[in-house]
Amino acid sequence: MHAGAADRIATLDAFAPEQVEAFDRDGFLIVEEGLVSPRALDLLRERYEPLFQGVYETGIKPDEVNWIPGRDPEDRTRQICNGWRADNVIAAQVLAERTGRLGAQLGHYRGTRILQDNVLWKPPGTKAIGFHQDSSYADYLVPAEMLTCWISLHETTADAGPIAYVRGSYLWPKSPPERSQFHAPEDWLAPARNAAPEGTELDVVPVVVKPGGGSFHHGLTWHGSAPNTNAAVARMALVTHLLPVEVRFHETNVDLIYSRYKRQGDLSLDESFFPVLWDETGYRTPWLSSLPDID
Ligand SMILES: O=C(O)CCC(=O)C(=O)O
Repeated sequence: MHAGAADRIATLDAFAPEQVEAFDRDGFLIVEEGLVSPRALDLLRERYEPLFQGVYETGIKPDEVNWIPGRDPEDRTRQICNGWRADNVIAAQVLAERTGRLGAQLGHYRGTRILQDNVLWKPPGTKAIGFHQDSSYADYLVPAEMLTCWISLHETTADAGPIAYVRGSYLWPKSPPERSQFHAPEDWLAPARNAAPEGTELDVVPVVVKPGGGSFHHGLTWHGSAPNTNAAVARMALVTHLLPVEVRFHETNVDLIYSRYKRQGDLSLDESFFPVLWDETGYRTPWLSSLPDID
């Protein structure tokens, strides 16, 4: 481990009480740097090109590949969901104990497990991701909630289309899932504007951080990202959607993709597919210790 990285990561063992208060007030928390070591940043950036070319280290395809070179327009934000099944370096980061522990602190959870990762690549000229609430897509789970960690592998600027949040919007009701306006909508803020209580002025906050910085957000916080109009930054982000450790499958509601991991006659989440990242008892899914140490 690099000494400098170790120092910085140590500062993130836990959030300070005022950071937890800021999360409780705003529905998100921005962390300027230190969620990922410099060495890990280099290793992670190198994985994007092969992953999006369909070269899978483990031989297993991610659950969702939403952009394929040659098939999809160049101006779309490139997205893979559950890249961790395909790549062990991505797995080492999105399944990190630190992410689970910090997320549990903000969510006031006893422990956390992963629902899903997102590998996001947004070169110059790519379009927006429509504003949405993550928990809207979780009605196949009980409770239908999550908390998300978004990490930037680059220095972000507001014009490079980083994730952006509507401050305080986690207090608004949960809206139905929006699937048609998710990738490349012209008016990416429209869903949040439509959901806002009458007379609300949207306070939109872009996440401007150093490489390895990022943010955590509540599952009901409205968020998305503007187009990347910065000619110099092909920004990459890595997302872990975390669940409270005790979440179970819903008896009847199903998800087109993720309900395939539900065992017959058993509503519990299998740790082969939804491993526990951190638990206050000290438990962590044992197979995670076989992942490479990228710090
Ligand atoms: O990085 C982005 O453009 C959006 C990410 C996002 O929607 C999420 O992390 O839930």
